[in-house]
Amino acid sequence: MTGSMPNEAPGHALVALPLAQGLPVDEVGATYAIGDVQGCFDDLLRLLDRIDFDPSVDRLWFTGDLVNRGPNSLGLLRFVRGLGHAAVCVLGNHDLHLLAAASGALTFGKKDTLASILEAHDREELLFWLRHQPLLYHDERLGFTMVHAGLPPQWDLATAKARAAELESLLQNPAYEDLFLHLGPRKPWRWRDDLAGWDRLRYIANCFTQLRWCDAEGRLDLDGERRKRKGARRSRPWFQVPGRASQGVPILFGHWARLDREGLGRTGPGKLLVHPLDTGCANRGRFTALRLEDSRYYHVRCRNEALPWAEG
Ligand SMILES: [Mn+2]
Repeated sequence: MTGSMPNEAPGHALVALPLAQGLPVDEVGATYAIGDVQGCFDDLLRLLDRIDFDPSVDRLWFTGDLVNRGPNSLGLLRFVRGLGHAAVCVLGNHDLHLLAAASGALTFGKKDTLASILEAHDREELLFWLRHQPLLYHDERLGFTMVHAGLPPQWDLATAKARAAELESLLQNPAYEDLFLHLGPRKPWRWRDDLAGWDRLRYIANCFTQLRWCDAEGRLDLDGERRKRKGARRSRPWFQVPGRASQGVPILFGHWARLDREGLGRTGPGKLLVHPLDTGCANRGRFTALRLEDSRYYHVRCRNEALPWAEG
């Protein structure tokens, strides 16, 4: 069944709807932000059919994690790359995982469904394209910013752009593979302006591609455990931290397919202007597109054969 429910937030009644942009969508095409696809290429094609996507005039924004868990990451990568300027994608943790595996820094686990990419005749072109995608994308005309995971509370938009550019410049450098020896869910947990070297880049990568929870002082809580431990600092979803410097910036993000169940709690975010788009495509959930010009949501029910443990 294809369930289409326009003008409905993806199950997060507490999240403010985006600003009504009121921009035209017919003559100049439209821009659709799409949540984590994770190799579910067939579901993406059905969603594109649902929105009547026209690559000659419309644009697609992807929240990252194009690959892994789903059944056809290779076909999906070829398709999105082939869209050229009609597609924008930010990098997610699974995308970095693929690049790390390709560099030899790690081996695949049993949940990974990425081997076909590394065996493909066009693997070098695909991986080159992937590592030239940004960690943050901002569009002045539409007024939206997109990241895969989140932003720590001490970064405003200008700071976040600068931090993303630091990591992007390394990923696009011929010596980029060294990076993958230094990434992972490890210290430093807290941002300082004088962080340097791999520690600085690891913190930046963890924010853009892994962050869900952090505390009021900006300590990353990548496993979301501190909120459960007695006496520990209370972590919150990154977008609910009081005083967050990026407040007021409309932010699109993915990475948190279980946000409905565990992210929002009882603290209503009010007009936070954050728009979670990972509605669990790789977890037999729904697949969501948000048309940015007029804030209209589109959904299809996922049918993919993704593995049952897929998440985030
Ligand atoms: Mn993710």
